Amino acid sequence: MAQENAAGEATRPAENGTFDAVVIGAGFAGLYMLHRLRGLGFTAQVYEAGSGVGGTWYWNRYPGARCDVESLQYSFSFSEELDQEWNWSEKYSPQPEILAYANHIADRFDLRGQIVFDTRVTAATFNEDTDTWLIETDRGDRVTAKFCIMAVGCLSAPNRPAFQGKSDFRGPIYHTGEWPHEGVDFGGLRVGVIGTGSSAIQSIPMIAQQAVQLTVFQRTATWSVPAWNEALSAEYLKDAKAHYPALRAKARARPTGFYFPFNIQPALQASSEEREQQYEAAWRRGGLPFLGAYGDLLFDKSANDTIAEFARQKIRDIVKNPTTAELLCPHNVFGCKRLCVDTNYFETYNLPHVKLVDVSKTPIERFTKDGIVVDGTEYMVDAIVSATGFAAMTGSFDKIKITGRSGRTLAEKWSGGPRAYLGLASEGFPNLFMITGPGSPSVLASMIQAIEQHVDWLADCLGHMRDVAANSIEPLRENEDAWVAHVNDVSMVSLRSTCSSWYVGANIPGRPRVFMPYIGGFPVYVQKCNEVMNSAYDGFVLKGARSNNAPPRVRFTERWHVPLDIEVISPAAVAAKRVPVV
Ligand code: N01
Repeated sequence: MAQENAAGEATRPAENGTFDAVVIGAGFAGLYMLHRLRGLGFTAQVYEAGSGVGGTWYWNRYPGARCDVESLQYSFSFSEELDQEWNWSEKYSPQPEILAYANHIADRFDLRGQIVFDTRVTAATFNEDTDTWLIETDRGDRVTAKFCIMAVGCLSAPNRPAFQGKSDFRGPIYHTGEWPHEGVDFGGLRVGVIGTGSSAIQSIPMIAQQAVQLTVFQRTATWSVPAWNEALSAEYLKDAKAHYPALRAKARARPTGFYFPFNIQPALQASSEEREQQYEAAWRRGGLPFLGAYGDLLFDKSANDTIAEFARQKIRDIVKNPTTAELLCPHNVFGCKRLCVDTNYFETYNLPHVKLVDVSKTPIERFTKDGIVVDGTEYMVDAIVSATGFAAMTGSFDKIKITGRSGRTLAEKWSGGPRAYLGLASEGFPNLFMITGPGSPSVLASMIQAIEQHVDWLADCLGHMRDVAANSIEPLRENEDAWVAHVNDVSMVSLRSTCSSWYVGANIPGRPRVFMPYIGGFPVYVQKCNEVMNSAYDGFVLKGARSNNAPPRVRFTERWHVPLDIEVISPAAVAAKRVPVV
């Protein structure tokens, strides 16, 4: 029967199909998962809340949005033909180009036919009698699948702080993570931007070009390094493509899953002059690789203090008004929160119509019909941009009522923080998988590499289950507990565990403080996944299998047998688990 949406428009009929797998989300993870499932002959359906593919890059259309991992590495590596045929135009791709790439993937691999758009999954419920999942959507679909695969993204659930008086404000309020597709013209307007994370530092210089007045409300000053973005010439691309497989291999062997020059020397072993030169050279390279200037910057606070002071001096050099410059200087650990990569962020504060308001000690009091009140002063604005981030890592799971064995929900199980074995699956939720879930490298590696490795591992796992006629797979509690403890232990070695970032859920009041991504390094993690697979899924229980001890036939995981690049990490650091990550 045809359904109606809220506007009373006729929509597609609800479905009651049965599939081998349902995938939730059509970002890069969902697209690649679908490609692998199809290749193995599984029936699959993808549900996507948006009207198109691309996930993060579909929703985050704010001005200036671009990736902070270089284009040549922020892309799929599974197809050499794809690598050769796609041409990136800039060192750091802008959002429209990454979205075009996602659309190219969907078309080139003929994926659209199995993606249902404009449909949000609302519930997934495990049936213990049939070992299947019932998946329900906001369009009335009720479909059944043996496997439910969460490709919901790590930074996809916008954080909208409950500012008082929000509904009083007369103008529009935009969130960077759900930007209007038609774009926004800020010409002639007074604009207020709340937040100074990655989304803000990218959009502020662009908004400043249009707005007649821009007021930035800063709660925590941000560390940011210039991108030095540039167009990629035809010669550069030709040369890079001639060596693409080697670049991919080097990238996989890095803790971050992407390649950049890295100096393993400890910062304090260098003289202050040497350090200055080294930081200057790294600043000239720019971007996230700035953190590769020395090997111990994220482990040793004294070493970190040296790079922090260098970066503060850069801010003071750029920003002409000394009071504004001091306000823009962070005093927390350098790179503790996700390092930002900008184009003209600090320079923007030299413009006469751009104002910085400190809300660190006196938070935003309320919105009024005409503006934002801080410490008794009303700042008049016509439009507000909320660059306030996301309920990271688990926010997208929270939006779906996921009910596993014995009627227990994932939200109940994760109320004290997420618990998942390898960030892939959670005890009590058989046949439910996560791509780049909490406890996997995910956001601390290049996302697309992390996605590919997970999908390949999952594809091999599902292929194996079919080979041995297993009904279900589920992690054992003790293995999951041990992994969660290991993720936590490793995080303690890094200075990253010390600040109130979204990595630990601390950007949103009331969330449990748990370091969510795996910080032990991408190759170390890959090795663990491979060991689990090669030992016939150690730590998982396979139910109903004809033979559950046989090592699986490796179809796709082979290419992830990567050694840790010891060139960038001293054996002593590995032994001490001091594996640096960006
Ligand atoms: O979000 P954020 P984001 N009152 O959480 C502030 C990826 N990404 O969307 O730090 C006032 O980093 C908050 O203040 P504080 C990337 O991984 C990548 O910018 O909590 N302010 C902070 O300044 C990134 O890390 C790219 O004190 C409030 C800001 O809002 C992640 O996404 C581009 C507030 C939120 O910063 C998230 O980035 C964009 C309040 N009540 C994003 N609540 C690239 O690839 C929050 N804030 C380049």
